Amino acid sequence: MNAMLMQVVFAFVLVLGLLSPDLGSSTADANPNSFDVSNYGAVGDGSRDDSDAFLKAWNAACSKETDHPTVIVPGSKTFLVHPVFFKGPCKATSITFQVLGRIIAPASPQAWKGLDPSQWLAFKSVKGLEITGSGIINGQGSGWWTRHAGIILTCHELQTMKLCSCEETTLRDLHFLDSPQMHIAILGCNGVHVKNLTITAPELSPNTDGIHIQSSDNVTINDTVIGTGDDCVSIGDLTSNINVSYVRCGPGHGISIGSLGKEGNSVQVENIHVSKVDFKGTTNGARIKTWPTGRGYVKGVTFEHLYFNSVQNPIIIDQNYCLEDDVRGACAKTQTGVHISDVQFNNLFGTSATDVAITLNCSSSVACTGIFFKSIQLKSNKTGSTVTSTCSNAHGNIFGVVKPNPCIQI
Ligand SMILES: *[C@@H]1O[C@H](CO)[C@@H](O)[C@H](O)[C@H]1NC(C)=O
Ligand SMILES: *[C@@H]1O[C@H](CO)[C@@H](O)[C@H](O)[C@H]1NC(C)=O
Ligand SMILES: *[C@@H]1O[C@H](CO)[C@@H](O)[C@H](O)[C@H]1NC(C)=O
Ligand SMILES: *[C@@H]1O[C@H](CO)[C@@H](O)[C@H](O)[C@H]1NC(C)=O
Ligand SMILES: *[C@@H]1O[C@H](CO)[C@@H](O)[C@H](O)[C@H]1NC(C)=O
Ligand SMILES: CC(=O)N[C@H]1CO[C@H](CO)[C@@H](O)[C@@H]1O
Repeated sequence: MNAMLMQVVFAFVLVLGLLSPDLGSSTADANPNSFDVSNYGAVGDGSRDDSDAFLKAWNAACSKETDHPTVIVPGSKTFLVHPVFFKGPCKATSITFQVLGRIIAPASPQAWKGLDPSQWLAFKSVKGLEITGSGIINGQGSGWWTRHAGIILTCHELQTMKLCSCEETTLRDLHFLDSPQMHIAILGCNGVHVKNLTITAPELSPNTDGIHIQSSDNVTINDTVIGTGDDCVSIGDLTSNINVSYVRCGPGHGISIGSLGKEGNSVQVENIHVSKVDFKGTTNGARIKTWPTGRGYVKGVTFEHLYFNSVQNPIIIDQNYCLEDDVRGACAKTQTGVHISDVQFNNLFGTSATDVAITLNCSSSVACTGIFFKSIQLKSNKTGSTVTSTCSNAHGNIFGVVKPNPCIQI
């Protein structure tokens, strides 16, 4: 080849190279730090399985050493993704997973046959992960909501997005829809910041908790709307320094610490702060529930600036929580109990849908101590009805106007 021809060929290759991203071909991304799943074979027609492409894009981004690789799920397309496991650690100090389009799960539970039935989109051991975008993550869960769906999950709960062993993770802006079971699980993480999410599923979809936190430290949930068939937020064992604020909750089962201690384990839950939550039509508002078989503690809990609109149990501490075959049962008497102490209820207003607005059902073996009430005004949501409180083995104090007057032992 002479020099002239070489130049022409070179220029042609250069032009092709510049044009190819716009032509949507499968050559490398224009930006070396962005990893668009379309460039790894994802079709996005809503019916072909794009899981492999997602994994390839993730693996490429995760092994990139540059400062900030980003996996991109492009807009205006629907990607069918089977259960996938995005594993870390990654080489870069931070990595972004940006969802602009829709990701949908297989509609049939059968797709999990032979796979880990606890997860759909799982991230593990990733540091500095940001999952963001204006997209939608649709679990297409209705096939799971009948009692004996396809495969029976006994000890696992399927989680749409599972974050495990993560460090400094941000999850924001996305819309989670119709999870088969739990929408988001934060497990064994340190430093997770949830912001501006919308999480929705029908009121009658079973076990579709919004966000579940377990074995984690330093978690914040802010500016988020959650309406599902189970807890808006549930806080499990081995958790500390959890802040939940500016959340709209309903329909659903409220914000729950627990249930805890079922296996007779020594519970450790500490420093939980729930504020600025609006509950609408939920079965519970601020709730702590523990099994009599448990040991250990729940301490340093604040529920403040909450507003209730027709909530069935606005305030409830239940240390006698037992379930048999999913039905609330009477508990066998035990010498054990999870010690619940230093719990503050401040500035709570609104309406109760039942006559008992405050329930403090504490253990006769391990009483609740340091339960404080300040500025509470709860009314019935039925005109002409009044509300009351019921208490057993609950010790603490009352400051300012508290209605109904909790029957607490001072
Ligand atoms: C919240 O998320 C929506 C939808 O993704 C987005 O349009 C909006 O800008 C976000 N708001 C903030 C304050 O980031
Ligand atoms: C949680 O955050 C606090 C304050 O920023 C920090 O001191 C602590 O080490 C963090 N927890 C863990 C497990 O790193
Ligand atoms: C939670 O809020 C408290 C009080 O506003 C603050 O001191 C603490 O650092 C926050 N914790 C986290 C994990 O953000
Ligand atoms: C406390 O819970 C037990 C067990 O479910 C129940 O039998 C009892 O009626 C409850 N007491 C109050 C005061 O709600
Ligand atoms: C009271 O709350 C219940 C349960 O949420 C609801 O069905 C009922 O319509 C409410 N009543 C009023 C008057 O809002
Ligand atoms: C701690 C925190 O991030 N708080 C923010 C939560 O969201 C509200 C409303 O969007 C902000 O005003 C808070 O500053």
